[in-house]
Amino acid sequence: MRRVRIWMAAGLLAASCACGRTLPSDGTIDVVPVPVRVTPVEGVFRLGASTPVCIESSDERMRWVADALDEVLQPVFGRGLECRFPQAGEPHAVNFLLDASMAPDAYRLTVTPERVDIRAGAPEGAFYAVQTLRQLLPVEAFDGGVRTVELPAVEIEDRPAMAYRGLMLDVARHFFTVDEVKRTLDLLALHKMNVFHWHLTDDQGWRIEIRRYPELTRVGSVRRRTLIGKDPGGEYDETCRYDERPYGGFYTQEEVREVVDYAARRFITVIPEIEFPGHAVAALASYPWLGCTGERYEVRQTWDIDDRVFCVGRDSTFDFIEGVLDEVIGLFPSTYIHIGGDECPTKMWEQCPHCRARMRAEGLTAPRQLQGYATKRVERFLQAHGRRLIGWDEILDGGVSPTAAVMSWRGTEGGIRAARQGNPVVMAPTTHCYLDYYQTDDVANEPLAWGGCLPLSKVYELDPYEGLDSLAQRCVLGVQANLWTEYIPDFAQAQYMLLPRLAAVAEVGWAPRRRNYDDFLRRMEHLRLLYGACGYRYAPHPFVH
Ligand code: TNX
Repeated sequence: MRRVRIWMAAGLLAASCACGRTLPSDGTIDVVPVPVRVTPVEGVFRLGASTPVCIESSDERMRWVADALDEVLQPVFGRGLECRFPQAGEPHAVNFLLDASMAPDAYRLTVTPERVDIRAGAPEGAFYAVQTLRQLLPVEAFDGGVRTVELPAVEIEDRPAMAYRGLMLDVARHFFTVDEVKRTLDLLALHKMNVFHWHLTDDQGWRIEIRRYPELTRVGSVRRRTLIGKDPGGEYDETCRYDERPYGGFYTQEEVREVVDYAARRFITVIPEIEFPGHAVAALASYPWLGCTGERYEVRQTWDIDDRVFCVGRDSTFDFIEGVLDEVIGLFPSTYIHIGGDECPTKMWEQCPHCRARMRAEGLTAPRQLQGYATKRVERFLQAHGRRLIGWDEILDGGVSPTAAVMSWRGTEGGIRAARQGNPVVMAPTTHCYLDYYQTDDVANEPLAWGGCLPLSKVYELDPYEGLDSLAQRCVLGVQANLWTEYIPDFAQAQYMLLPRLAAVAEVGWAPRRRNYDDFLRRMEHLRLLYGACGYRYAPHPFVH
């Protein structure tokens, strides 16, 4: 095997460095999520604009790690790293080395006055080391104009405890541009999170181009108007006000590929969600034959649960969803494909002759069992294409196969039930992970939110293993924060809702058994300064004493 040596010199040429500052380290080592072991050592390493970076590896993805370091140091030194290859090493350098005896996502970062060594099991571990390095820099470094910056000498051993550390972003209720999605992925990278669950379809908008079904985006991506203020929950009357402005947006397949690629370079898997069989109004508005009555609906303009769902009596509905998923599979390399499955009323099915015939033919005794039938049929399709199904915990109600993964949102009960029967589980309960809920009880002084009160401290309390014995605990893949966007109209507010609570979810996933809230809050003081330095908006509440 050919060993590739990638050599880079960091930053500016010596001449232009002369005007820069030297930033001292304040000696603090505050990393979020909390590393496994931190051993401070006497001294500092002076990282300069011309410090060489040596990556010795045959793995092409180390190029992505180099790019990540480049991105971190760009604002500090005013330009990225210069690549020189191949070239021999120097002592005063940042050295990357892959070590197959380590877990792929593990790293050891050793900073001494002489050198910085990063040893990792695979490129993702090295990427996490870069994110840690970013948090070791004094935050003023990101103001720029720096010639050298001191890193505190330290040895950090680290690896995540849970394999799945995710965020779901709902782009159906409100749309976020490709650039905003990329900024969200940057946030995940900063928190060493590795799954982006992209909620692409819902009653209020279909957001992904499907070539076989062009009406989904031509019709389904635009709603005529949007309810203003809080949804009264089905009681729509003349007191409800609407903005009377069309609202829409969707991602072309080319843009989807761009996002998937951007995520991959940050070691983030993108899991797409196509809602089935509920939350379907935008699809039914595009193709009325997908519903039980064949009526033409408008894309939904309010936020409550809707009775109008896919007809699961007709085979044409399954041809449709398989056609959609066929294109989705081609765009997303993720093992799991999310098919939604939440909040699907059976009212339409009960009155539909096709659905009733399906019940008879399948020997089903209750309309609810139709959802189990539909889920299993879609799962067979995914399996035939080498993928696995993941769905909201309602998929349990109809009985699921042992390979389907369950995303537990109505508390952790669904997750516990699923894990006990051996299904893979992601914990994302409303009680701890719903970042669309208020973050203080001072609701009058907050922008309108879904409801509830979920302060940072409560998010941090989530125990993803609660109620499970050691065997069942192994079924818990990890945790996920959910950002539903009914009341989150733009990216500034999305950041405000995410930060700093996303950090708590990240730490739960990284270190579920090694947590201390006071210590976390202390470390967050540094991370919140970093949020500011990176231009992110965050909620100040937890930091006001
Ligand atoms: C429930 S969580 C939903 C969403 C809403 C959310 C608001 C889930 C699977 N379904 O459709 O946006 O509550 O918090």
